[in-house]
Amino acid sequence: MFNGKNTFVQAVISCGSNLENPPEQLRVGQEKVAGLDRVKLLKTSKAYKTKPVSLDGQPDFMNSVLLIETSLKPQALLKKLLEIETSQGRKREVLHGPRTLDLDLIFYGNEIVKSSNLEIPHPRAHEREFVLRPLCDIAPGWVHPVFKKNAAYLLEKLS
Ligand code: PH2
Ligand code: MG
Ligand code: MG
Repeated sequence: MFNGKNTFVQAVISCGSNLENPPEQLRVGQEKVAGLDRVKLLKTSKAYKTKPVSLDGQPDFMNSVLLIETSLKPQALLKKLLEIETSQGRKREVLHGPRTLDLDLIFYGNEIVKSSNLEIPHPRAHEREFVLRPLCDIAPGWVHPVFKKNAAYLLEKLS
């Protein structure tokens, strides 16, 4: 459950929605993350309207990023995020398809995690403007633990 040391680790969560009032989905999602035990919400980015990536023919998205501090371990935090998605009516039908709320754990301190249900850093975070731009609002100096480059550098390299 919690990381046993009662130490807090900073983590980055990407929020995305393109169904059922996306701005409201992001607002409620953020509120629910902030309300979790052992989680402190530190910063919230602006919400950006973005074109769908990886799968066309679906509504535009709203995307934002949260910076939190948590004493939950990555798997425990992931479980809480999936519960929030489900509570917002998330259905898993089409890969990369439309969704009410997606809460992706992008970074967890500088830890690298590779398991069947969770990969940290998120394997596509460094190539997604809809993650990097909002991240640069709140933590431009966040260093990607694999590429050893910060968010501002990774965003600039995209364009
Ligand atoms: N999420 C995806 C696939 N494509 N495109 C945008 N613009 N925003 C997203 O959050 C998003 C996406 C899979 O999680
Ligand atoms: Mg996602
Ligand atoms: Mg997801």
